[in-house]
Order: sequence, then C-alpha cells, then structure tokens
Amino acid sequence: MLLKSASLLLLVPFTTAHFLLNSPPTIGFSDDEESTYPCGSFDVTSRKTVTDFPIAGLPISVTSTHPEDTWFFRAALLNDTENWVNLLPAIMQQGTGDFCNPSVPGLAAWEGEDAVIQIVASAPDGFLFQCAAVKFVGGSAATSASCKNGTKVTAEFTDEKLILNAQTTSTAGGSEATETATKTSGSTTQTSAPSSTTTPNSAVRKDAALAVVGGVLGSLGLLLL
Ligand SMILES: *[C@@H]1O[C@H](CO)[C@@H](O)[C@H](O)[C@H]1NC(C)=O
Ligand SMILES: *[C@@H]1O[C@H](CO)[C@@H](O)[C@H](O)[C@H]1NC(C)=O
Ligand SMILES: [Cu+2]
Repeated sequence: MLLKSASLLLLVPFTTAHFLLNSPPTIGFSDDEESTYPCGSFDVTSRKTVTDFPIAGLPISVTSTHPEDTWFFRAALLNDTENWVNLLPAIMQQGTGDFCNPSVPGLAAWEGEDAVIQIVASAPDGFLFQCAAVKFVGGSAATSASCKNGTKVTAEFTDEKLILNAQTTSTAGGSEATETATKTSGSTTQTSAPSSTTTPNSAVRKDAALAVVGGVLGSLGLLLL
C-alpha cells in the first residue's frame, strides 16, 4: 500500500507533460509550447537526428498524460511541409500511459525522400504537436524493444478527420466521417451526423473534467513533494 502511494507520487510531475514522443526521436519537446503548430515550436526542417522510415513499417511510440487523445500520424516531404498525408486513420486512445503502434506504414511513393512526420494529439486541452525528421527507405520493417502499451490503455481507429495546416486550424468530418469536431483555443464544439451512434459530446466533456481533476491533483502532488 505504502509502496503504491509512493510510486503514484513519483508519477505526479509527469502529469505536467501533455504527451511525450518516445520514438522515433523528436525534433524537440517543450511542454509549454507543445500546442504550437506544426512541431510544438521546433523547426519543421531540422535534420539533427534523421530516422530511416521503412515503407514496410516503423514503430511510433507516445506517452499520453490525458485520459483520452485522438492521434493523427502524418507525413510531409521536407520541401513541402504544408501538405500532410495521413499514414494511418485517426486513432482514439483511452487511458493514460504508453501507446505504441508497432508498424506504421511508410509512403511507398516517397521512398528515398527526405520527409518529416508529425504526431498530432487532439487532446482535452487542444491540439498538441511533435515532429520527427525521417527518410523513407526500402527494406524490412523496423522494430523497437520499447514499443509497448500501458496496462490501462486501449486504442482503436476512428473516422475523425483532421484538416490542419498553417491556414486552417480545425478538425472536420470528411465526406464519410460520422462526426465533425472543431476545437478553437480551448472551447470545444462537436456535431454528429444523424446516423452517428456515438456520443462524442459527453465523452469530450467527461474527459475535460477528468483533465481538470488531474491538474488539481497534480498541483497538490507537487506541493506535497
Ligand atoms: C519536392 O521533392 C520532390 C521529390 O524530390 C519533387 O518531386 C517535388 O516536385 C518537390 N516539390 C517542391 C514543392 O519543390
Ligand atoms: C497497442 O494497442 C493497439 C490497439 O489495440 C494495437 O494495435 C497495438 O498493436 C498495441 N501495441 C503493442 C506494442 O502491443
Ligand atoms: Cu495536455
């Protein structure tokens, strides 16, 4: 019991981070500026650490501190960083902790090209960004020993579409999407198509409330420390 509370306290400072990109290596991480498009305030063209991204697949590993996030894994050519292409459909994660997709496919048409991948979290507190410098390559899929899911984490693909570049900062439903989401500076509005069977509104509100509770607990924890 005592051990359990001690380890919970150790985790508390972690709640100040929105999300961490564990692999591939991030271009940069700033908790305070993670909401700055396109790369959380870091230079989208940075090539300090470039990861080979096999078309056959690369693990992408993140750690979320939110009770729920929707992830968008996107790529752009280095010479054209406003044209983001989805590598996978949106992924909705529930539960705080590690999430790793062991094999995100690369773009075959871009083999040999210098590119950037952008990890976007649509979080209860808004959009958050980190990027990684990559080069798409042939060969077999990459693996990572640290690719794991947290015990409380579940994830599944969703229909949510993201329309987000320097000119447009919102999500919107595509033609087949069953819901649209618009998030602007903290406020959240969502509408559902008549055929939708989900209840995104209540889900978002509940999670926002949980995030607030987490923040309060986090501050208390920091005071205790
Ligand atoms: C970027 O590079 C690719 C491949 O090298 C080329 O096909 C494309 O025309 C370039 N795009 C721009 C905007 O320069
Ligand atoms: C994590 O969970 C997702 C969704 O269930 C799954 O696709 C993925 O393979 C899991 N990752 C690992 C490392 O098991
Ligand atoms: Cu956050």
